[in-house]
Amino acid sequence: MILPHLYPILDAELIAARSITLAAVASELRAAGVTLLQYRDKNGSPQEILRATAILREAISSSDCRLILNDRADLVVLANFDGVHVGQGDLTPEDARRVVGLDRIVGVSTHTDEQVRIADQSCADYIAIGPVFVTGTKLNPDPVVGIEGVRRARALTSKPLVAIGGITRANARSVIDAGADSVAVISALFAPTESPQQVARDFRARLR
Ligand code: TZP
Ligand code: MG
Repeated sequence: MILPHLYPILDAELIAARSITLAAVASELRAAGVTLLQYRDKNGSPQEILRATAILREAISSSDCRLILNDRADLVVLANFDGVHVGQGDLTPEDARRVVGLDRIVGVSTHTDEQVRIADQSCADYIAIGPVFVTGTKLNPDPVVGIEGVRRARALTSKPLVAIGGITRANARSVIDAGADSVAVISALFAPTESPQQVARDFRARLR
């Protein structure tokens, strides 16, 4: 698979705390040309998650943006999503693949060189490495890997590589230059005086 430079992640709690709806953010990102989007809800019930995924499916419909669900391989088919992203404490990529099938995307998070090596040997379609920088978004994040961690991950795998954690418009270029194919961003999508659409356009322009 070919990863776009920008991989926004819509975090349920972050959006609930803002005066913007999930549908509006998704529509804005779509208008900004985003082609890969993840939904992440660490606390929602299955029914809540499926309500949100239906909203996203509707907001993204008839665009070429692929939708990835965090953690919940069990809900991907019901949600009519395009793939799942699993972490080290979730299903393995192989088990996630058994659930979502060969035609869907499976991504896996890694936080150390050893995890990258193992992910490289797995059936995952892409590997995420991070946190690259300090992040306030993830509860109990692993130690930061830095730009050097991205460089090492790049050397350890030829799979598509996503960098995540503390990535902003100011540092995104350096992360891509270190060998990441894509930057995944959560909090940086929201800026005080700009819309998510403006932010996503700016990210994309800087990474071209
Ligand atoms: N995995 C590693 S860091 C992180 C996740 C889910 C959080 C990234 O959020 P932000 O706001 O882009 O730093
Ligand atoms: Mg997870």
